[in-house]
Amino acid sequence: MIGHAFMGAAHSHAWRTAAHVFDLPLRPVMAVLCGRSVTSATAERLGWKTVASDWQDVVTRDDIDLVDICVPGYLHEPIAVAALGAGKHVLSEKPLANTLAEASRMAAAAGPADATAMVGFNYRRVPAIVRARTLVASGRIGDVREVRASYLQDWLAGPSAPWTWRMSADQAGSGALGDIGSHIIDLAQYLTGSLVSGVSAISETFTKERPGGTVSVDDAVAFTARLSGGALATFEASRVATGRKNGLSIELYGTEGSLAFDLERLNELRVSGQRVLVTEPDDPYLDAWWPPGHVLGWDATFVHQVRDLVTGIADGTDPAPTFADGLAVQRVLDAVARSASNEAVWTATATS
Ligand code: SOE
Repeated sequence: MIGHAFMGAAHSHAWRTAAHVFDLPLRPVMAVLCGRSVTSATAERLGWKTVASDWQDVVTRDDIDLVDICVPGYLHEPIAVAALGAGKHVLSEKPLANTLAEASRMAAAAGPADATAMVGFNYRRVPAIVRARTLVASGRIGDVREVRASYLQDWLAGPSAPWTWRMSADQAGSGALGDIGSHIIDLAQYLTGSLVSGVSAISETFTKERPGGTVSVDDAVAFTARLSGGALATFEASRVATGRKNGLSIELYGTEGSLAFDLERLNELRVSGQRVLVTEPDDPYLDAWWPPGHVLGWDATFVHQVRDLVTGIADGTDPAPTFADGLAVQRVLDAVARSASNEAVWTATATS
């Protein structure tokens, strides 16, 4: 695994746990934790056997079969392309890349490779989300007419929150848009089985200077969209939504019914207004966990991600979301950024 911050810790937990919960066809061995300043103590705490400081050395090593990329976005492409070129399986954190060109090159490298490549849109692994996808695909809510999606956090609401790489366009590509907007774009496309075909966006950087650096990405973005299946959609992503910690919500309205999901109640799905607890043994992933009603948490999504990735490697298949799915999200991120920067299409209201 390259990287060892927040996502590195979440992925490490999943690599440690998956084989204890699921009957995996292959047993992951957590061989090397790689980072410029990683210590043996960190590696030991997270469950890794050894440490390395140079990703170029790690991705070609004979004793490495899979590379898990948990570093800032600008490093996704070089690491993934090198690892796939060396025949390694790859799991890359989201969004797939910082730019459409980088994401295209990653998808092109993954396409012909024998290795498996997956992008870490972990919310596809919430049992209630998988159940929602099954309900939409079976026609339970009819034709989807409207999608409402929002992802709201507040860790940048105050101007004193320190600058990090996530506030740098060079390192992160974009702000709330790529970091958390990418999740709801992926979910909307996954749940409806259609693609975003066009957008109209606005975005803002409310705090331009922070302790430690200049902010070159958006704090918040909102956009309307059309989906290829005919639905209208609205999306909001914010890291300055005061009081909201990790509020991801997505609602689908169809001709026959509706579905609503809220990450803060991740074991539940609202089906045409009725609350359904998604913790039965026949619900996705649940047979391996606890008895009905013994709810799961955010960390389980990463455990499920490892389970599906390892199963895909054993089967020789690319489990979704593939790099092609990551590229499909990147096309939307690119369109939103272009739309938000294009004041020409902005319609001002009359002043009198
Ligand atoms: C930070 O905004 C973050 O950790 C995202 O990067 C994750 O993808 C999201 O799941 C939680 O918030």
